[in-house]
Amino acid sequence: MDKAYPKIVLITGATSGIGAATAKIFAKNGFRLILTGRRQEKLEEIKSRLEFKYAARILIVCFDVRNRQAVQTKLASLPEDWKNIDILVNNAGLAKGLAPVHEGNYEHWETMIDTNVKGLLYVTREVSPGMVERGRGHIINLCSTAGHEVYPNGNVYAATKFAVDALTQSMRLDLYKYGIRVSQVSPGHVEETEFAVVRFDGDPNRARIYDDFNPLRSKDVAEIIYFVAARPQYVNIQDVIVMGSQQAGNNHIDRSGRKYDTKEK
Ligand code: NDP
Ligand code: 8X3
Repeated sequence: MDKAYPKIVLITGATSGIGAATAKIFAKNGFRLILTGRRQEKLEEIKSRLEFKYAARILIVCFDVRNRQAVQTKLASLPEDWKNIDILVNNAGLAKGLAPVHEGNYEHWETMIDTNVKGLLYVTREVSPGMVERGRGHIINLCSTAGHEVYPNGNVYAATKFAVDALTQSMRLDLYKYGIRVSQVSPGHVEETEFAVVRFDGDPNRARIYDDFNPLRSKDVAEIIYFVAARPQYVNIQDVIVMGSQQAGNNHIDRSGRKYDTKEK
C-alpha cells in the first residue's frame, strides 16, 4: 500500500468480535478506518486504543444498519477526505434464538433478516456507487458456514446467510466489470465474540457453547479477512470456508473437550 495515500476501510459491526479484531489488524497495517456500530461508547473506546497503539487514523460513525435513512444520511455526510472508501467489510450481523420453525419468534426473525440481509444491502447500496465511479474497490461480506449448510433450529439465521452468499455472488457479477472485487468469508463457530450472548439474549448459561471444543478465535477470522483484502488487485478470493479443527461441519463438532492451546499464537 502507498503509505502516503493509505487506503480507507469501512467495517460495519466494529464494536466487538470479528469486526473489532478486523479493525485492529487493518489499523496495525496502516489503513485508515471508518468504524461503525450502534454503541458509540464502544466505538470511542476502540478508536482511542487503536490510535494510541498504532497511531491509526480513525473515523467513527454510529448507526443502526437496519435504519435505511440513518445509513443513507450518515454515509452521505462523511467528511470529504473520508468519502473514497476502498474496502467495505460488511460484518454487522447476528443470530437471535435457536428454535424450530413452528416455535419461531417473529421479532427474532425480523431482527435477523433486517440486520443480516437488508442492513448489508443498505450499506452496500450507499458505498458501491463511489467504487463504481472510481473503478476500484473491494467488498468483503461476512457469511457463515450456516450460509452453506443448515442445522436444526438454525432456520432463519441460515436463510439470512444463504442470502448473503447469494448476494456476494450476484454483487460480484454486477461489479467485477468496474474493477470491484467481491469476496466473502464463511466461518464456523468463533469465540471472543458476543455472538452467543446475543443469540441467547444475554443468558450466560445458554451462551456457554464453546466450553467443550476449540472454535476459531475472532483474530483467526480477522487475519483471513485481511489476507483476502491484501491480495494484489488481479486476485479475488471469492469465498473462504473455515472452521476450527474440532468442527467438521455444522452438524459435526467434537465436543470431547478443548484439545488445543489457542494461546500458541
Ligand atoms: P458480535 O456480536 O461480537 O459482533 C456483531 C457486530 O455487529 C457488533 O459490532 C454489533 O455492534 C454489530 N451489529 C449488530 N446489529 C447491528 C445493527 N443493527 N446495526 C449496526 N451494527 C450491528 O458477533 P461476531 O463478531 O461473531 O459477528 C460478526 C459477523 O460474523 C456476523 O455477521 C455473524 O453472523 C458472523 N459470523 C459469526 C460467527 C460466530 O460464531 N461468532 C460464525 C460465522 C459468522 P453493535 O451492537 O454495537 O451495534
Ligand atoms: C455462526 C456460526 O454455527 O452458530 O454463523 O451458525 S453458527
